[in-house]
Amino acid sequence: MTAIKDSFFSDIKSVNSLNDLSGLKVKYLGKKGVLTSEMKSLSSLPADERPSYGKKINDLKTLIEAEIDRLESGLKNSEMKQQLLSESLDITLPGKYTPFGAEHPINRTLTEIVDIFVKMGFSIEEGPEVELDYYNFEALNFPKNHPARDMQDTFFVGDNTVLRTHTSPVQVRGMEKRRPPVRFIAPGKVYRCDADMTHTPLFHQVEGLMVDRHVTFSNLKGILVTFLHQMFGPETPVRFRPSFFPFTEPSAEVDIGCIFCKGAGCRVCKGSGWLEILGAGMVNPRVFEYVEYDTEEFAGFAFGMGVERIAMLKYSIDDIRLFFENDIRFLRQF
Ligand code: 2NL
Repeated sequence: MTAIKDSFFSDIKSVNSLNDLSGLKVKYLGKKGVLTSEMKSLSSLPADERPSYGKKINDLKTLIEAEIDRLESGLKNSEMKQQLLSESLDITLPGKYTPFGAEHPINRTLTEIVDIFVKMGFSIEEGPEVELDYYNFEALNFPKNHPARDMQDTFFVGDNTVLRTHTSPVQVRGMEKRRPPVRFIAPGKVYRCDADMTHTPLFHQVEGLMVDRHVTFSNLKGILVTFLHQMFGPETPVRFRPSFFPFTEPSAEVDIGCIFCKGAGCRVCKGSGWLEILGAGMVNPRVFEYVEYDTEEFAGFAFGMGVERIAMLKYSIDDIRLFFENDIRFLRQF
């Protein structure tokens, strides 16, 4: 019995962790442990020696249990301290600065344009940026030899596919999908092989279209003047000049009074007092024939504008490339 006690007290000297301790627990108190087999050996003793030997085993068991409990709480304490120490945070360190992001001025201008037309009852139509020649040119009445079809302006993807050069093909697809009355806008990215102060190979357009019985040029004028007054202020002068597009007849170029010199003439309006802002017109009946709308029954107007041009005027930016350089010092100003 003393030998067991001595060996236990010698064993506990090398206990350094809760894991070691649990091994010790098994060795002395476990089902096949030292004390358990001692208890089993009681039956081989003479009957009169059993009670006193049994008591000795029990006393040693109580002692060992108490010693293990004491060691256990000590080890738990120091292991907890160790863990807290290793996980400690210095809450006095300065935080990491994450600057707020902001909407890009082009997207903001696009949303502003779209919102004005949505309030006037136009819905939003989207379509592919890689487009068939048929939708980008053919169905819009571009003659086979029209200069816009040239390599110069158009990115060709394949024999019959191009990167759309305007969002008009979205309007054609929109008309194919339904019957008049239709009233929607087509905002999105367009591509032209061109690059200078006022042109980038990728830019954004918003086009609009309305087709119904009795749609007139006056309706077009009303919609566009309302739009321009919301976009540039209710006092902004608006004028329509005759123009030409293959997909509209008659066609017009729409100007606003120069917002910089108020019409007096300046560098931006090149002394004219006017800024060109939109193209528009009555949908050419040839376009209606492609989408099988009855040209006797229906008429429509359409218009298109460049988002970058409007953003450049609104924010007084003279080089379009600034929008695409992602220089944070430029973008931060909006
Ligand atoms: C401009 C001029 C314009 C249209 C776009 C259009 C679309 C269909 C039929 C007829 Cl499906 N017209 N779109 C009409 C007139 C002008 O855009 O200067 N855009 C930047």
